[in-house]
Amino acid sequence: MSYKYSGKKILILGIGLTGISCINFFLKKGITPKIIDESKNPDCLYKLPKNIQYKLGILEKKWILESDLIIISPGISSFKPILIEAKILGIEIISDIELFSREAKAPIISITGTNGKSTVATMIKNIAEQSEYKVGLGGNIGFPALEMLEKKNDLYILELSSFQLENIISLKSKIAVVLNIKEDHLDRYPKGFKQYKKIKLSIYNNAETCLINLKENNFFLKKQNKKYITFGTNNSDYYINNEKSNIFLYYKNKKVLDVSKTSLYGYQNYNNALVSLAIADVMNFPRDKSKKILSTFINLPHRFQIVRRCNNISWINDSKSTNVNSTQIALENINTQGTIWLLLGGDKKSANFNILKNCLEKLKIRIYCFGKDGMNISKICQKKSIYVHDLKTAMILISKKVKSGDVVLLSPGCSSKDQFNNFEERGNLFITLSKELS
Ligand code: UMA
Repeated sequence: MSYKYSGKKILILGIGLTGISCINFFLKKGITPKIIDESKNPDCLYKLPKNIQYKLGILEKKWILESDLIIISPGISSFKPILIEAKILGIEIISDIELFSREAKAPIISITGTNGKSTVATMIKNIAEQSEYKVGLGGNIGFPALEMLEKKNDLYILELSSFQLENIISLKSKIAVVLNIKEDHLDRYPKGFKQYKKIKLSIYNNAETCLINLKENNFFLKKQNKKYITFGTNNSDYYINNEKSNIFLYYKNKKVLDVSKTSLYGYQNYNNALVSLAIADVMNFPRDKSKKILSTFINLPHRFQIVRRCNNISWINDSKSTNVNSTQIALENINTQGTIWLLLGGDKKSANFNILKNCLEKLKIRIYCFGKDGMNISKICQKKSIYVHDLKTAMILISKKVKSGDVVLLSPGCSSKDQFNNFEERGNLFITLSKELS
């Protein structure tokens, strides 16, 4: 089906990476949209081509209500009253991913989940490229989906956040997967976790093959009658089995890969490798290529990345931990007799940090809480926690106390936006300071 945009009044919301990619998409079609941003000084304003009408500071009601089509950036909530009003009036509101889905001419693999999305998306990209596919990788990973259309590809891989999934209608994925669903972004969803979960699961709508985590979302199977493949439990198609000191990835009772002999680190990454193997098999990529890539895969930057080892002290940068569940996973992955010095804090996005209480009480750990919600988070395990204003102050204090055998872990469990531009900036500060202070 080909979509016609000419003659329509098109409005884009958000002058960020997404908004700019939407502007360029329409300009190539000879259509000039308008754009709005609620900030008075949006970061990407300088990228806005000339002759585009824009408004800054507020969501201009007149522009919104006179539009035929609105493309909303993922950072902007679709639950704002003016946007609900626009929808009721019949104005079409979609995401950049919807625009992308309408144009893409190659198969799409769609990946969502609270944690692990970027790692799985990158593993698949590497396997596909080893198998001589031309691959586009975009979405939440930091590269706007529409920009992938600029090159001819044999395959698209989309990393999708719940924000991006909110306004999609025609995405027809060859394979779709929800890796896991844990509490996150509760400040965004008026109806809480249930709503977040429902939006995540919508990735399966129209998918040709659904890859399902039996441990987490088996209720889905009861409702739908589709082609599906399972992972996550010992009776799944794909599963992980510990045998003495070895850990194997299995497909239907057959060992495929001994992950304990690879450069993969931590159970979470074994699971990411398992899902990638399943996707690669559905795509018919040669097994030897999958095994080669998975065996040599090194963690992505800011994801449980050991950035320094000095005097038998390990400094681990897990700045991509932007929700409490990922902090829990990081703590489960640490095996040390020494003390863990945990850096925790930022904007917790209304999450309930009490789920960490038991784990923190059992561990030999000191917790340095910082940022907007640091004070509040420090109350969860008061005896072992202190509150400081920022990450740098915390690291200076920690550096004076760490001993051989200890681990310093930045796994903040929060969004970085209260004190940094993004999680990369937070992780880079940790890397710099860990080198200066150790
Ligand atoms: N803005 C408003 N009103 C609002 C919120 C934002 O006007 O209520 C404006 C801001 O002033 C800003 C613009 O919107 O100028 C930014 O839009 P955006 O937040 O959607 O950011 P983009 O630069 O377009 O980046 C987005 C994703 N950002 C978010 O989902 C918040 C990027 O994911 C993604 O990589 C990029 O599109 C390309 O697809 C980042 C992210 O933080 C990594 N994702 C969240 C996460 O991983 O937890 C979901």
